[in-house]
Amino acid sequence: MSEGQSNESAEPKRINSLLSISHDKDVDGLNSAAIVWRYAMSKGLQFNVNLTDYGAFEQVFSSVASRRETLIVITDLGMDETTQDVIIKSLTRAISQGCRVVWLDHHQWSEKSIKAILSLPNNPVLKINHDYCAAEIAQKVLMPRDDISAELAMIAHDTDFNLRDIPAATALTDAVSVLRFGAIDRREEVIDALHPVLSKLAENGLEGVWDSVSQKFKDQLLEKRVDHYRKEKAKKMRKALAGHSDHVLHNRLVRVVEIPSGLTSTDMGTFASDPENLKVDGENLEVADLLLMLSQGGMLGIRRGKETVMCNMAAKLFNGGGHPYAAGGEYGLYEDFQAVCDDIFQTLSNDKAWVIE
Ligand SMILES: [Mn+2]
Repeated sequence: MSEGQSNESAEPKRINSLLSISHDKDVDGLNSAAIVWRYAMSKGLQFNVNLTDYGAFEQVFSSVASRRETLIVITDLGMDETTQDVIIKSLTRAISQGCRVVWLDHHQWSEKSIKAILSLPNNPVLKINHDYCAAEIAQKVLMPRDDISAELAMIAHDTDFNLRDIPAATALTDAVSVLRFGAIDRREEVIDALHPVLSKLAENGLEGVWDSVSQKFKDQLLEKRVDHYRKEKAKKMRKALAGHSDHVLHNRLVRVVEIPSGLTSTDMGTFASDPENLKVDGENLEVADLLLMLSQGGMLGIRRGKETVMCNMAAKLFNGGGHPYAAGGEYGLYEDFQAVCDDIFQTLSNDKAWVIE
């Protein structure tokens, strides 16, 4: 973790409100915001929250510039050199109006970006730690003695590290997707769609939204939507899997599939690694050693079914990177899926660095 001191101090004004900015895409971002909300409640600070995603920073951070005497807590979002100017400009303005900045994250930051935050006036706090998810960092830094925050952090960890040990955590992941995609489809604000769930999580933790006896959401409409979403998702993934292209390279089974719209490579990767799901057209497919998942935008999600390959080394061949067990790269826009597969197989056959001997 890194922390910085400023060289300049604004005149001491009382902080009376807290603005939380977090990632709208997943449970980690949502639970981080819920923990920050609990912190605001514990300190009697008036609370506002905005959830956002990469690409929409300009809009979110321009609203920050109008804040006064506010503690601005940013979670589960990384700053890089493309977003830095917009962010620093808004935060500098806010700080000149008596605000303070606390930034808690677990993504990869450049030295330059870290420096830019730590050079802000009024004692900015920046904690970056790759060993935890953002909600865990928020809990440790802001609410170390709060049981509900600890539970929220544990749930986020289960989803962010893709452990899937906690059914409620998986259900919450699907609920975030349902609400988020629903809002995007209807051109509504994602924050408005997520706000009811977020406020209940902040108020009562998981118990606010989840019935642990029936293992269902308390909100029956949400439960119905999640159930429907899961069924549709499974249907789509089965269909995508049926269109797979397999090839044995360097003695490893390599499989390429397309990711259906509205699904993530994590969804698809988890689905395709379960032998139960691999009964395709009356045939039992083997779990692939290396699975490459092509999204409509030409991005490649890469997972492995066995510890015989390294996803990150395969990703390197497609301008990407990641971990041995999960990685991502980029193929580029395409029209002919089969031609892409042949091209991917060719690239992987020319290089053996991804194979564990
Ligand atoms: Mn995260």
